[in-house]
Amino acid sequence: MRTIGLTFILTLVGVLVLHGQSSFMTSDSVAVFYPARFDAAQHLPSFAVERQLERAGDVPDTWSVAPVFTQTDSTSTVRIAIGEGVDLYGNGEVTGDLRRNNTETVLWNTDNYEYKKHEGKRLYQSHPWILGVRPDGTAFGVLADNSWKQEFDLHGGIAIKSYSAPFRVLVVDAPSPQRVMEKLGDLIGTIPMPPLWSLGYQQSRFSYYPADSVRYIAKEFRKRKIPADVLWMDIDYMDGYRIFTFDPEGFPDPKKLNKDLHALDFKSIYMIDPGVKVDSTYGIYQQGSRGNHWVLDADGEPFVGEVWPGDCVFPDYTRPETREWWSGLYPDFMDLGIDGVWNDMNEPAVFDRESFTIPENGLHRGGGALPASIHRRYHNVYGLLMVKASREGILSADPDKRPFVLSRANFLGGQRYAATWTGDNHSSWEYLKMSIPMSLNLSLSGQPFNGPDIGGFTKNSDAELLGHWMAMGAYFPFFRNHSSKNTTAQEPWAFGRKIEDVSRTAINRRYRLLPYLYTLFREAHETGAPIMKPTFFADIQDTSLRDQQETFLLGDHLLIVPRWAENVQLPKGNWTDIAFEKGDDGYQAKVKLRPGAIVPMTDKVFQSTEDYSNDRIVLLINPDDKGKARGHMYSDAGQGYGYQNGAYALNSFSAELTDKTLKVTVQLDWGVEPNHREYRIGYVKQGEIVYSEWTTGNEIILQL
Ligand code: NBV
Repeated sequence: MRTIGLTFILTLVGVLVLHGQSSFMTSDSVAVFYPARFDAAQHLPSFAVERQLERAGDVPDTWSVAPVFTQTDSTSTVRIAIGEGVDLYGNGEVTGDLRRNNTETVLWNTDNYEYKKHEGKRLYQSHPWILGVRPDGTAFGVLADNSWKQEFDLHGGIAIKSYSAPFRVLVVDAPSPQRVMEKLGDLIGTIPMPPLWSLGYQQSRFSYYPADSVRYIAKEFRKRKIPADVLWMDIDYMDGYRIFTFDPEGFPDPKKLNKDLHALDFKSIYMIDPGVKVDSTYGIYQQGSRGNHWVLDADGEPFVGEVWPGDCVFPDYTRPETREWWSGLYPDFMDLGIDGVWNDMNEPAVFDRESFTIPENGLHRGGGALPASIHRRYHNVYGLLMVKASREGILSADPDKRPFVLSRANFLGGQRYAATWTGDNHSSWEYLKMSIPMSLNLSLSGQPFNGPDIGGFTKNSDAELLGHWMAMGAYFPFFRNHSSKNTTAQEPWAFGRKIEDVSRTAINRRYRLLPYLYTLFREAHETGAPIMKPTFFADIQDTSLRDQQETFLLGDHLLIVPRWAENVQLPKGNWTDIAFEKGDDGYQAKVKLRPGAIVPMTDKVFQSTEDYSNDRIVLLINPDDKGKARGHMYSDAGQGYGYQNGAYALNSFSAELTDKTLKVTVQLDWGVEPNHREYRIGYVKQGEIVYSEWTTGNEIILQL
C-alpha cells in the first residue's frame, strides 16, 4: 500500500489536504485511491463499480495520474493534474463540444427542457467519469466512485467537488483510449444483449392518441415501404396519467392494439413514470401506501410533489422491498403484449418545487447493503435503481425474452439496465449538430446505446432539418424520431415526397447495415466498447482529429460524414465512399469504409427485423495498400438467450487483393456454422461497388 505521509496538512483556512490516503493496484492498469478517513458507509456499495476491488499490488512510483484529496466541513474535493496537451472527454450527457477541456458540469440529474436551465451544465444523467487522451495516444480514465451531488471542473486539470464525505477514485491507465474503455467496461459492466428489433427504426410522438392513430401510423409505414420496428406510447395512453392504467376512451383495449401492431410487424413500447398519483381509489397508490413504499420528506411523511397526474408520491427504490414490488407490477403489464418500457421523468422531476425535484433532505430508507440516507446521496441513482427494478420485472415476466428499457435519467453503470436518449432537445440545426458530441461523450462514458430525438422534440421541425437529421440519425445506436405536443408532425412523410424518399433511403441503409451494427452491439456487450466512436479513434496519434465532432465512427470500420458537415478533417488513408444507391439526393451522409476493412451488409432491405435475414451477406471490402482487409460478423437469433449456450456464430473474413482477383476467406471462429449462408464480395471503389457471384463455400472470389 502506498501511503503518502500520515499528517493532515492545514493549507488554506478550513481546508485540509488529506495526506493519509492509501492506494493500491487492483489490476495491471487500474489503481484505486482512498482518501484518509474514507468512510465506506457513506459511499459503498458502489452503484457504478460492479467488480470487487482487490489488491493486486502497489501503485508504482511511475504512476502519473494521482488524485489529491482535500476537504472542508461540507465538501470533499479531488484534484488531478493532467499533463500538457491532454484532451478530455466523457462526463456523460453533456452539451457543448466533444472535447471537455475547460468545461464545468454539475452531476445532479435534472429535467432540463431544451437544456436551457443552468446554462445546460446539468442534464438528466450523471457520469462521474473522465477519459483523458495524451498527445502520444496513450490514455487514462478517472472514475469518482461517488453518487452524491458533485461538480466537475475541467479548467487546467480535473477537479471534482462533492457535497459529501471524501470518496474514492479509480484511475485507469492504458496504451490507448480503446483499452481504457474496455477497462471501464470491466469495472462497471456492459450493456445486456438487446433484442434485434431495438436496433431498428422507431417512431414516437407525445402522444399518438387514440389507439387508432397508432394503427394508422403503423399502416402508413407499411404502405409507404418505410422500414420501421417500433411505435411508442407516450403518457396520454394512461388513465389520468396513472401509471399501469389505460385511458378507457383512447386506449380501451391495449391487448388488441398490441396484437394489431404485431400483425403489422411492429413492437410497442409504453411509458411508465415513477410518480404515483395520490388517489385513494387507485390500486397502485393503495398497494404502495400499504407497503410503505414512498420516499419520505424530512419529517418522515411520504413526500408529495406534483407531476403530470397532479399530486404524486415516489417509490423509494433504495428499499429492496420497494424494488421487488415495482418489478412485480410488470408481468401483468407486459402480458398485454407490450414489448418494451420507457421510464421517463425519473430524475425524478417534480413540478412544484423550485429545485424541480425531491428536496435534498428527503429521506430514503435503504435496506440490504444500502444504508438509509438523504436524497442528496441517492438523487443521482434514483433513475438507475428504478430501471434496474423495471428491467428485472420485465425479465421475470418472460425470462426467454431480452428486455428493452429506455430511461431518461441514469448514472454511470446504468447501461447495465437501460438504453437512453438525450431528453428534450429542440428542432433546430444547433441541436442537430450538438447531438453528435453529446452521443459521443455518453458513448465514452460507458453508455453505448443512446441517441437524440431525431427531428427534435420541442418546436417545429421542417423539411430540411428532418431530412438531414434522418440521414444522419440512421447511424446512431438508438434511432428514434420523437416530437412534442403542439408541434408539426414529424413522421418521415410529414413534409412531402422528397423528405419521405430521403428518410426511406436513410432507413434502408440502416437495415442493410444491421449485420454490422448487431456485431457492434455484441462487441459493446462483451467488452464495453462504444458503438458510436469519435473520429480520433481511427488514429489516436493524429492530434488534429481530437476535436472532430461533425463526423463520427460507427464501429471501427465506418466513418460517417453528414452532408451538412463543414469542418471535416479525415483520418489518413484511403477511406472510400460506399455507393449504397445510384444517384445522390443531397442528404444522405457519406459513409466511408476504412482501408483494410470488411463490413457485412444484407443484400436487400427489410421492412422490419421480423423479416430480417442474414442468409445472404454482401461483404463490403476496401483493401489497404498491401491489398489486405479483415472484418467479422456476429449473428444469433436476435432474441432470447440461446446465444449463452452456443447458439450463435462469430465469423471472420480476410481478403487479399492481387492483380487478377479479390479473394475472401470466411472462417467460423466461435459458435455454430450458420446454415445456408451465401456471401458475395462488394468491392468498394470510389463511386461504385463491384460485386462477385453469390457463393456458399468458404472462399469467395471476384475476378478483376
Ligand atoms: O411524456 C411526455 C414527455 C416525453 O415525450 C419526453 O420525451 C420526455 O423527455 N416527457 C418528457 C414529459 C414532459 C415533456 C414536456
